[in-house]
Amino acid sequence: MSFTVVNPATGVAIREVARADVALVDEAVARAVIAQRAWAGLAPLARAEALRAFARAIEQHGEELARLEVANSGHPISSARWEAAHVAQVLNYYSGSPERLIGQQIPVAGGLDVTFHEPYGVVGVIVPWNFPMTIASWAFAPALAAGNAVVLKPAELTPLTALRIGELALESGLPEGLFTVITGSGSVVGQRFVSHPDVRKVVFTGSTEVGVSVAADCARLLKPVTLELGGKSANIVFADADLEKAAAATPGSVFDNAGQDCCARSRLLVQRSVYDRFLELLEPAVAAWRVGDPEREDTEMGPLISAAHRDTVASFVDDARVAFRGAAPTGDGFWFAPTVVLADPGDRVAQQEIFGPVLTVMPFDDEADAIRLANDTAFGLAGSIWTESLGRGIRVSRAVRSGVLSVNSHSSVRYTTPFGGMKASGLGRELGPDASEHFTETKNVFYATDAP
Ligand code: TXE
Repeated sequence: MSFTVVNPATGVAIREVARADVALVDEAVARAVIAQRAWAGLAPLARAEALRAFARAIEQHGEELARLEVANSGHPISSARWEAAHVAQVLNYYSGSPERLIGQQIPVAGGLDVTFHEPYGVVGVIVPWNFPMTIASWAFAPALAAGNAVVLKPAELTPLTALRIGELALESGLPEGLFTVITGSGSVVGQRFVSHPDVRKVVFTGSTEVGVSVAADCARLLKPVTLELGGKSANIVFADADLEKAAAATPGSVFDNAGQDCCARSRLLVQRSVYDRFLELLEPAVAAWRVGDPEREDTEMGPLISAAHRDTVASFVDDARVAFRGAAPTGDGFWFAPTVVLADPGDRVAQQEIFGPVLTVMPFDDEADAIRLANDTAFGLAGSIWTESLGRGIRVSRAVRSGVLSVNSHSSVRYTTPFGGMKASGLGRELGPDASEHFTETKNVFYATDAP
């Protein structure tokens, strides 16, 4: 059994990929259990060096991985190169962890008390199609660094870079069975990660709906789970902001990766006194956003991932008030032009994650109104605040219920800083200095020192 991988920029089939069954997952987990014991028993420096060798292999094959992502996901080549480099950087960053997973020594009477960060064992990682390489690395790098084995399931639509990364892991010298990429459907392979007793932790990135059901199934087995789910993040522009700079940055905040980004600032909230002026500035910036052949160096946005997803995105725009649109190629491929719509807070376009290049604009009156509107969503992943007032930047960033905020920029992801959502956007955090610890359980040991 297999499934067909399609190039979203052309609609042409590019590869058949195996569809694993439960027996195949079970074999991989059995191998992972054995590999993990040996891996956790290695000297910390040996694990660190193995991860650095893995990072070097990714670096050496960066262009190949980037080209694969262009073909499989339609990401512009400049973005795909960044993504491949990011995977190597994440591995290098967490290669420091094996030697730094430092426990505590706690003062107690009658002995010595110390804590250890013990790896879970085998970690199951379920990856979506929007950022296939990077999202995978946010889990597999710290999980391996903490002494775990990893089984990883890429999304059905975008398995190619993950498969190659799995091969590079072996070629770079990681032990057989320690890191296995298994292609297949979510309901079979992903679900088996959840139900398999030897998979001791699950990391899931995807839709809120599936994430909730994965968490519920994990709960029955008392299996810890990290969830990175959807978003409907606000980009709040106050009247005192540098409006030219904010308008120029807005297309990238929502149309990057064709809006298929959980951090996309898909709701633009603009203070009423500068609302018309801001839209005047935004329109040429949207018109100038370059949508086209992802293989071109200057392309800023490629196609959507599939025909079905394009239909879903289009269904949001059909009954919306379109303010203006950018341009997109016609013909083969799953193209969708960047679109700016005007909305009221309760509208479907203002509440649901569209996951496409659609920006919903709403006015607000004052700071309190901006905070109320920003929080008027089930989600809480990211957001931006544009203001020249330091006090307002601090007040609003503390009041918005989101996990990742930026003031006067749209930054969300740096591997050195924590990433993750509040409310329906997720549970737990990835990246940052503590991520490896999230793949361990704390063990406390008391050594009695009483003389015999
Ligand atoms: O996600 P799914 P889909 C949102 C976005 C998008 C929508 C649907 O709005 O339009 O979700 O995308 C695996 N047990 N996001 O259908 O189904 C599946 O194989 C275990 C936002 O692709 O959640 C894939 O590997 N695993 C998000 C992964 O889960 C299961 C990124 C995600 O698939 C499973 C992606 C099951 N029962 C979509 N069912 C973001 N926030 O970045 C599926 N999977």
